[in-house]
Amino acid sequence: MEAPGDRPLSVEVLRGTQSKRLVVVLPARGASLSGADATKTKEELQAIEELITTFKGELSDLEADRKALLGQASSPVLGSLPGVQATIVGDDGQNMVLIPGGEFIMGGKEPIRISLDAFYIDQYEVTNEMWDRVAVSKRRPKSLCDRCPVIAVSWYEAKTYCEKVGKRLPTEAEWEKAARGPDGLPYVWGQNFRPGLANVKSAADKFSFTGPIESFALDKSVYGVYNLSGNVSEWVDWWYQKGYYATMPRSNPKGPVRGDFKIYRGGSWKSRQEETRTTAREWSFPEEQHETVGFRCAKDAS
Ligand SMILES: [Ca+2]
Repeated sequence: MEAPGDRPLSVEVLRGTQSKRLVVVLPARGASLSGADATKTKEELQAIEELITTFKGELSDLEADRKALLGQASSPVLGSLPGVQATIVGDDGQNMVLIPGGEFIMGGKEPIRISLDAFYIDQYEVTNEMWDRVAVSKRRPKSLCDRCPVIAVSWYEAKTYCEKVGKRLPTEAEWEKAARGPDGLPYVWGQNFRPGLANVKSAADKFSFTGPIESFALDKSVYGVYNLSGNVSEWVDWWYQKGYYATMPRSNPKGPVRGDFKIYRGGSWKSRQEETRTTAREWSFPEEQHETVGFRCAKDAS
């Protein structure tokens, strides 16, 4: 029974169509509880505390996703530097997105702040259709769809393609900034992996090989760059060198001057969840061609 001066405390949690309601009646201020009453109130308060802890975790995930979505909604604003267009059309007909200059967080285990000048990056991976038009070399394998990303091209062929259309390969730092945004997101869309948003090794995305570039509306970074999580991994202009991150320049790094392996970034249709993180890195000899690796190009903004 509620006595005069008692203070009811009610917590109601709604999730989907389910709701959970807990009511605790606190004693009037200054009043003391004893025996069974005290135990009951303590247990009820503990139950509320547990509920709050559970949902705090979920709220923090939701908050991160909300931030990412806000970023996506405002990407044209991010791109509106005075006198610089947010998007341009490249010489191969592909839209390029402006990534504004400034700092971002690079690296997984020991993240560092790196500053980059503004640059443009292709909105999508280079497709078979674009590859055929620019005619660097024959498409391999030929059977894949026109709007699917080109695969099995060496790092040298990718570099030649970009140069033929007046662009260049992105540096690893540029690629990572385009994927993570200014807040260092671990996945392009937020804090956690979500099946079905990108073309990776999962039944949820409905593709068992490469897919047309426009098929993954949610594999989109805060800047509006698509397929950085999946579809194909992408060559970048950066040699692999162990420990290089710890000593690299903090402003516009270009990567080690020499090495044996070139880096490629982002997951592919064959990647497991961990490999689709915005910080995951792979490398191979630059002359090698992989059925999981394609590329996109970049361009200076000034
Ligand atoms: Ca990709």
